[in-house]
Amino acid sequence: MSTQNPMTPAETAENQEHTAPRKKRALSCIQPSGIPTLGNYLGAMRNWVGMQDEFDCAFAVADLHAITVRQEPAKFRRQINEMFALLLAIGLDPEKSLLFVQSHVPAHAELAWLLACHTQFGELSRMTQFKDKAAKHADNINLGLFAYPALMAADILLYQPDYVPVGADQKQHCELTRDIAIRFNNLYGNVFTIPEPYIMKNGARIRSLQEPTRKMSKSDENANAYISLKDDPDTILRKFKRAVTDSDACVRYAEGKDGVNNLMEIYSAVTGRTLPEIEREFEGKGYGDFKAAVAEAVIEELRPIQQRFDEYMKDKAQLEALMKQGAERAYAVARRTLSKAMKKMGFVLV
Ligand code: ATP
Ligand code: LTN
Repeated sequence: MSTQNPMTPAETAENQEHTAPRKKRALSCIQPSGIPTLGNYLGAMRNWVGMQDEFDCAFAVADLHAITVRQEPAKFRRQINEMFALLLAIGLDPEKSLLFVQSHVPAHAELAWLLACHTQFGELSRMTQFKDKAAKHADNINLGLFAYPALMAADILLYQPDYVPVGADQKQHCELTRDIAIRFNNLYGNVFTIPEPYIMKNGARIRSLQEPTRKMSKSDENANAYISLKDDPDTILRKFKRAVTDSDACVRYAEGKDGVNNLMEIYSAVTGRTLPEIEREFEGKGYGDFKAAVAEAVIEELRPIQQRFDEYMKDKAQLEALMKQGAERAYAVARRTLSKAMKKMGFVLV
């Protein structure tokens, strides 16, 4: 992470009007396309919790992004509520951070259109997530799926964050966001802060338990490929026991041992132990013992989150009130940026 001051001159001036220098800002979102996996949690969500004191944070449920693949309405509604409850359950605090649902703030869809008109066909065609998802949903390669990065750029740029804490798979989208923001600022004057991706080393790319060359994904058709944050202890143990490894029968981190490497990375991310420490811990032991230890560590990590999640889901009125409060706060920030962008472009504001 760079230690340079990434503020634009305009922001520095704005900042000097206040006495204390402002905290750096961070924003991230997660799609309610299913229950998050251990990959989402270790790669992104867990890091958000720790960032809340150091940064001014905003986190959103990206429901508009989720409809780039077909969603069944009743299930989709439940998933949006569950994702919001999970954000609270992992320890995001609505008193410290801005928590909201993307579709509650219409400025996201509005700015996305303006940015789409500054994003090139060639740029979007190069996005690996688009290529992956187009291959997976060959019967529904819709305009929204293609334009997805323009909406993501809008999510980010509306809140002028310095950092975007995501897993490694989102680096390409973050870089495109920077390119779009720089292009826009060059054309119309400084409107957007240029954000940087903020990728933690530990857990940045957790892989599928069944096909360890691919990332663990909550939309995987094979439920054995991922650990869901709602999986009960027996399910977690069973999935780890079935995880693909190799015939080497030795717990060590090495090229070609994708399955074992992945389990070691998960164990390391959860326990804080280094890879050499893990190799020593399991010296002379087989994969059975190792898998059971990984499962046990994950079960204990998820237990308190699952308890809090159940409590939040029981209190729908509280969930709704928190969503409403988040939407109002987010709208106030987003509206300012959208108006500024439109004004600079020459739109007539009334
Ligand atoms: P889907 O599988 O439905 O496309 P996803 O899980 O890939 O979704 P999001 O829900 O949008 O994608 O991801 C939320 C966050 O989790 C992002 O910051 C992303 O980088 C991170 N993330 C997703 N998968 C992994 C993974 N396997 N390892 C580490 N981080 C991940
Ligand atoms: N594209 C992301 C989800 C996402 C996001 C964002 C992440 C939508 N808008 C803004 C960071 C900032 C994904 O698929 N993981």
